[in-house]
Amino acid sequence: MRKGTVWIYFVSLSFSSLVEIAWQVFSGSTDVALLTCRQDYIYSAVFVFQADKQEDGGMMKTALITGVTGQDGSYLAELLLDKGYKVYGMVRRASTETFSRISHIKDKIELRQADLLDELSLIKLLEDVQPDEIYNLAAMSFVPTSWDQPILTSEFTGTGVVRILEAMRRVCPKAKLYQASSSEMFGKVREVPQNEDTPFYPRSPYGVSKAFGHYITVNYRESYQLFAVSGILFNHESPRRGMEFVTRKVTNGAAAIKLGLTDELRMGNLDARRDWGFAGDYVEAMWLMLQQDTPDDFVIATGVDHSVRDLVVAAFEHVDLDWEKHVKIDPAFIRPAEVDLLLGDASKAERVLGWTPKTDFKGLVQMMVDADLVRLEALKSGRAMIG
Ligand code: NAP
Ligand code: F7E
Repeated sequence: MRKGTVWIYFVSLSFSSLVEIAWQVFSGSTDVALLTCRQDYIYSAVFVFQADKQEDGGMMKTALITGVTGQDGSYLAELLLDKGYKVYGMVRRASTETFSRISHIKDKIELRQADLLDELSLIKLLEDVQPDEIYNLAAMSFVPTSWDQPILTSEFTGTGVVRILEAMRRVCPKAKLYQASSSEMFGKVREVPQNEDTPFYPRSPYGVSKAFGHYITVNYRESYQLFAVSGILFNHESPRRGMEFVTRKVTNGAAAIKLGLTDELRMGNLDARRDWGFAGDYVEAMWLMLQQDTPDDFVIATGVDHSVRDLVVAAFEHVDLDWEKHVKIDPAFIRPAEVDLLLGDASKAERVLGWTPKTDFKGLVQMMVDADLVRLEALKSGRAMIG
């Protein structure tokens, strides 16, 4: 109900109450009159309170998502809208818009231009939005590119985190900030499985930049008493995953071969092992981390690992194809330094946040293959679809 409507209701209710009370007093039943009066005003107060909550944003929280056009940003925006948040998304200026992942919710969120490389733009953004919660998801997130563009990666993925923390410290120190840290920080793992206390040994400029982002988040929390937390998320995937990441490359490849659009899929190291979960489940954990009374860091993972070969087998089996007839090893996809195994222990998240993943590996792969089949079938039959 809109606030204006509530006030009209309140005034008319008061008027009708007065008429009724006058009649009851006139007819001698004073107790009933007082009771009626009290009930009516309590109902009115409840309505006005609820309308205030919805209209003024008095109780409605405001969230800012950097990286809203990415895989995680799109799922998180959906989740926060469902929870009744006012959602702002930070986008960087481009000559062509890359909003395909948020096209279905674009009219429900407010997009604002700023860039992680430009401190002033971040300060102006926070002044404008005054967020209760900031989710810093923006980053250069593809590991192989970080060897080709190590300086840009450290600017986006590493130093960008200080810029947003510094802007928050100056403009809205009472806000809560989530930093998107990564299992890539564990790199050449020191123990299996990895938890919040496992030492870092990053193996790429991306992993090194994320380790910087993690430590600077912890440091700003401890130095300035900010509510800033680091979510150490293991690989999470979805039909909205970028095409260059291994899961999507494989599910898209299997679907394309099934539909006769291609015959071959060129891959790198099939022995690498990852703990793969569903992005839709993982954004729930991000939100939960900001609903706690005290800021803390959490590992988010499924606790189950699979090899890239297992991924290939699962995807090709789902479309009744023999993967060995189609998959070729191409040295171009072998990395200068590999992360052989990532396996997370998310027991702290389960204990403190009550978070557990809902989607298993097989369900995830099938969901992604099915989505790629639908999208490619539509493309094949000439109906353009973006995904
Ligand atoms: P993604 O799909 O690659 O999205 C990255 C987002 O960052 C995009 O919206 C991109 O905008 C934005 N961005 C990049 N550089 C920017 C800049 N200079 N200024 C403003 N925005 C910029 O990544 P994701 O999979 O959603 O991951 C979200 C975050 O979680 C990333 O920080 C990633 O490193 C981290 N993470 C991901 C995983 C995973 O498995 N997915 C695991 C651990 C941590 P454009 O659309 O303009 O390119
Ligand atoms: O590779 C191997 C590759 O690119 C996974 C990012 O979201 O998760 C992601 O980083 C594994 C690697 O993800 C191909 O060598 C084999 O061992 O899907 P990926 P990633 O590097 O684990 C972490 C947690 C993040 O934070 C990152 O932002 O698969 N692999 N053959 C291949 N990988 C790719 N991309 N392509 C291949 O052909």
